[in-house]
Amino acid sequence: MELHEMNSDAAERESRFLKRIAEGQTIEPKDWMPERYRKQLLRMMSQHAHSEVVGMLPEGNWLTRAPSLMRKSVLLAKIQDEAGHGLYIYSGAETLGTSREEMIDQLLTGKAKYSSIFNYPSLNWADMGAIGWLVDGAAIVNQTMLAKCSYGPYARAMVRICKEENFHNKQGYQIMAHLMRGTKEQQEMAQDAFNRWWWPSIMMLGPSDKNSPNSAELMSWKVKLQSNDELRQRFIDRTVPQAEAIGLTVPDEKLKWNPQTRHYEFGEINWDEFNQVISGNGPCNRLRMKQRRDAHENGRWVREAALAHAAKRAKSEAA
Ligand code: BYC
Repeated sequence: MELHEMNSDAAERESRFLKRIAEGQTIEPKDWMPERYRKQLLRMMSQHAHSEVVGMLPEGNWLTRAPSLMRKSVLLAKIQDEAGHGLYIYSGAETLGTSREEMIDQLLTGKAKYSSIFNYPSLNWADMGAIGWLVDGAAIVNQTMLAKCSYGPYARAMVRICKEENFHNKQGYQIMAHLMRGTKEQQEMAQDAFNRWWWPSIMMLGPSDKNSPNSAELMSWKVKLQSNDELRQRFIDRTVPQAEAIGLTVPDEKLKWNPQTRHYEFGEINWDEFNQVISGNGPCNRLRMKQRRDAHENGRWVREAALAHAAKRAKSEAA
């Protein structure tokens, strides 16, 4: 084939791909896609899967100290859901041509990122409320958008995940509301957790649009349908009234409702802190990576046993 024919083939494939996206169709694993689209999705989806798995750690910290059997079983169910989310998203990401083992290796060797939010400590029981309400709340805002993204396997995984995150969000808010109806000490504990998790949850939605190098490309492919700042505003607008309804004070002196724009205005975000956290220097980055590596090592015998069992079964079925 002549070079000009190859070039025109490539251009035609690319324009078919872009047309499908423009028409709102999904791109499926066996469809042609530009290499850069594949790479960007793999980066996002693997980071997302890692976040679900690392995200089990701050809550796992309180499983043995939950205040009642009911609270403990709800928290346990939530943490198990997060493991499930990790598995769906790893499976979705594998359709882009990288194995789960490779992705996990990238996490454990520090090459892949996971969400900044999980590098903060969970210091008291109210943190379980704050995480469910705020962290899952921010995640829902982001993931409701991703449920309409152009890559089919990611979009479909998000539909189910969002349903489960809604339950997580409500159980977190319910813990906070319950504490706010309790003693003065319980109210202070809830306010303290809120103060510590508010700003990191706002940062979790990513850098401001002017410092978001990946956004333009992801938006042109409808992987992202809204920008980081648009989602952040949406999260703040829906969360502030929830805080006020149960008597919590938002830790932001500049927070103000603007009746013209019908949005809350808010104070300066500490982007230095965010940049420190995403470059490995947050309060718990080293601890989280150690916990993850230890968990991976401690689970090695389970993986080996499962593989040996599968091999034995395959052999007996073949006989
Ligand atoms: N943390 O150009 P930008 C959950 C990085 S878990 C760390 O805006 P993009 C839950 C970004 O990766 C749900 N890094 O990037 C689980 C990029 O660096 P690289 C987690 C961040 O991709 C358990 C650089 O900054 N959700 O709900 O356009 C218990 C520039 O950023 C962060 C997801 O993972 C961050 N927060 O947008 C409870 C959602 N933000 O990779 C709850 C999926 C940015 O070029 N991901 N960076 O080296 C996304 O939607 C997007 O990737 C982001 C960033 C909005 C996060």
